[in-house]
Amino acid sequence: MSVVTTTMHGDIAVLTIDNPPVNAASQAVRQGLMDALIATEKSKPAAVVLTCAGRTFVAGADIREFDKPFLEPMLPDLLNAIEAATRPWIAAIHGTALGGGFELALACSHRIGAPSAKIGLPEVNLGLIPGAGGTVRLPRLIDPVEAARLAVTGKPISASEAHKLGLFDAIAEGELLDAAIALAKDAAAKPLPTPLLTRAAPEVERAAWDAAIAKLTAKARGQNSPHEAAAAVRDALDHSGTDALKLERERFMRLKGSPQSAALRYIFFAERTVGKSPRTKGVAPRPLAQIGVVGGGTMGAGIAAAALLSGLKVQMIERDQDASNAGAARVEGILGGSLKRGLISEAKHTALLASFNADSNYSALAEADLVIEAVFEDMDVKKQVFKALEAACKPEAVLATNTSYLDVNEIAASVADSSRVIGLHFFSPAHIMKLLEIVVPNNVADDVLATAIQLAKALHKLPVLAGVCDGFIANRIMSSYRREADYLLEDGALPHEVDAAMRNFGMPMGIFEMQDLAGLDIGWAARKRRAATRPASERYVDIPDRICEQGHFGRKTGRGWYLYGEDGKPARNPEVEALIIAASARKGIPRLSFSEEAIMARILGCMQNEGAAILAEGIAASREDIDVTMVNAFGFPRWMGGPMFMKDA
Ligand code: T1G
Repeated sequence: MSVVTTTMHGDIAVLTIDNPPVNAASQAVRQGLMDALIATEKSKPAAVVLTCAGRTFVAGADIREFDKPFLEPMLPDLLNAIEAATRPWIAAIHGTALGGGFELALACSHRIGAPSAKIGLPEVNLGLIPGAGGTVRLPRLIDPVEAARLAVTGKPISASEAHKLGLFDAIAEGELLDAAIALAKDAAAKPLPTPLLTRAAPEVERAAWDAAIAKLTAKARGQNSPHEAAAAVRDALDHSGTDALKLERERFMRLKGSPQSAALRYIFFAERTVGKSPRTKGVAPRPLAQIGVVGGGTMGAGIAAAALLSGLKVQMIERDQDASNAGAARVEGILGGSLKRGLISEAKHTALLASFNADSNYSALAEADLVIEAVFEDMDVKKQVFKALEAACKPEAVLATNTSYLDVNEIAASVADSSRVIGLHFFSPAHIMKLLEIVVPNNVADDVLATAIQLAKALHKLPVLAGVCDGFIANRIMSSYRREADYLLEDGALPHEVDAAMRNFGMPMGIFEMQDLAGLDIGWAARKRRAATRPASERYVDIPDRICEQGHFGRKTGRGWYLYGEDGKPARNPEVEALIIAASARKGIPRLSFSEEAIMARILGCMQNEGAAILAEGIAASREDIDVTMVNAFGFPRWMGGPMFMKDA
C-alpha cells in the first residue's frame, strides 16, 4: 500500500501523502511521489494538487534515515523532476511544512496555505543546512536576505508572513483542498511559471549582505550550521541554480557526517523520549482544569503565568493580603510583558487575567485539581503548607512541591495520603525555561505521575523524571561542577579564566558569573546545610564562604566573584583574586596554570562522573534524561549533545 494515493477531482489529480506522525519524506514517500509524477506525466491531468493527510504537511526529510546511506529516489532528484513537470503542481499546506517538506513545496509551481499553516527551514537545528534545493530555490523566489533569515535562524514563519514574502500564492478561505483545486484550475489555464532553479539569481550588494548575515549569525556561538546555511545561500547568489544545487548537496552531506549534527540529532530525539515511563503506560491522568500555586514570589508567579499562558485556571495563595497583591502584580507583570512583545493579543490578555485569582485563604483551593507549593526553601515551612493543603483541597487533588533540593519523600510523609505528593521542579524564569524536573517520591501513585507528565505537556515543558536525592539531577550535577570549579581556583585558575573556558566551550555563561547572578547567599546556605553531613575526607574550598562573610553576594550587592559597576558588566575583583591565591598558600597548594581545554576537561569529567553516579543509583533512567536536563536547565551547548553523549561519543 503506497503512502501516496491519487484521486481525481474532475481533471485535477489530487495526491495525498499519508505517513504518520508528521508525513516525513521517507524513502516510501519519495518513491510514492516519483511514481505519481511518472503516472501523471502520462495521464496528463490539467494539474496536480499535493496534499497531506493527518495533522501536517511534510515536516521534513525522515531524520531517522540520516544514520544510514540514503536510498533512491534521492530527495533533490525527485524535487528536480517535480519542478520539471509539464503541468502545474500546487502544494496545499496545512500544519508545518518544514525542511525537505518546504523544499518540496518550493519545487511545486504554486503554493497555497491554510491560515494556521507554518513554513520553515529548521535544518540548522539539526546541525545541517537544507539539502534539497532550499538554499537555491528560495533566494530565487523571495528577497535573498529573507531567504537567508529562514535558512540561518531555522525559525518557522506564519502563513500570512509567507504570503507577504511571496512564498504563498494564496491563503485558503474555507476548505484548503477546495481552494487548492480552484487555484489548480486557474493555474492550468495559464503558462507554467519559470522553474525557480533556472531563474537568474538576484544581485545583492556584498557589504549589505555581509552586514545582514553578521546580524543573523550573531547568536550562533559555537554552532557551525547557521554560518554554513548563510554560505550556502551566498553560493546560490554567486552560481547558476544547477551548480549551486551541487554545492549545497556537498555541504549538506559533509554536515550530515559532522559531530555537531550527530549531537543535535541525538538531542532532538532525546527531547522526545524523556518523560516516558513504563509506570504510566495506559494510565489515565487525573483531570487538570484548575491549578493552585502557593507562593507569589519569583518562582510562584512564573509558574502561575506559565499555567495561565497554557490555558489553565490559576488560584494563587499567599500568607496575607499584601503578599497576595504582590504576587498578583508579579503575574500581571509577566502577562503584560507577553502582551507588549505581541506574544498574546489584547483579548487573550484580558481572558488570562480573568482566569487568575490571588487570595490568602486556602479555602479558595477547594476546586483545584493540582496545587504547586513554591514557598521559601525550608522543610518546616513546607510541611506547614502541605498540612494546610491537605485540609483545604479535595482528596483527589495532586499536591506538588517546587523544591529544588529538599527531600520530597519527607514532604510527602507530612500528609496522610503520601501517594498524592510529587516534586515539580521548575527553572527560573518558570514561564520561559523549557525543562520541568518531575521528582518521583517512593509512594507516589502511577496516575499522579501520569498527571504530572500531562501537566508538563500542557505547559509545553520537557518532563524529565528524577529520583529523590540532594539536588535531583540538575542541581546535583551543577553542584558537583561548581565544587570542581572551586577546586580549580585553589589549584591555580582564576574565576575569569574558568568562566572564559566555559563560555568558549559554548555555555551561555561561566559558573562564577552564574553564581553572582543567582546570588552567592543561596550556595552559602546550601553549604551550611550540608556542613553537618559533609564527609571529613571531602576536599572543601572555603573561598566562597569568605566572600559571603563580607556580605558580598554577587550582582545584587555589586560585589561577588566579580565587581559590578554602572554598566553592570562583571570586572575582575582583585580582593577575591588575592583571597584565592592566599587560600592556595594557606593549604600549601602550588598554583598551576590551566589551558581552557584543561579547565573544561575537569569540569566535563566532573559532570560525567556525577552523571554516571546518578545513572548507577537510578536517579535518572537514561543518559538522555541527564543530557536533556543539562541542555535545557543550564544551557549546555546543544551542538555537543550533552555531557553523557560526549562521554559516549
Ligand atoms: N523525521 C522523523 N521523525 C520525525 C520528524 C522527522 N523529520 N519530525 C518529527 N518526527 C517524529 C518525532 O520524533 C515524534 O516521534 C513524532 O514525530 C512527533 O513529533 C533534506 C535534511 C513537526 C513541529 O527538523 O520540529 O528536512 O516520539 O513530538 O511537538 O533539507 O516534530 O512520537 O516516536 O515533535 O507536534 C527538517 C522536525 C528535517 C522538523 C511536530 N525538519 N520536527 O512537533 O510533535 S531535516 C525538522 C519537528 C530536512 C532536508 C533536510 C516537530 C514538528 P515519537 P513531536 P510536535
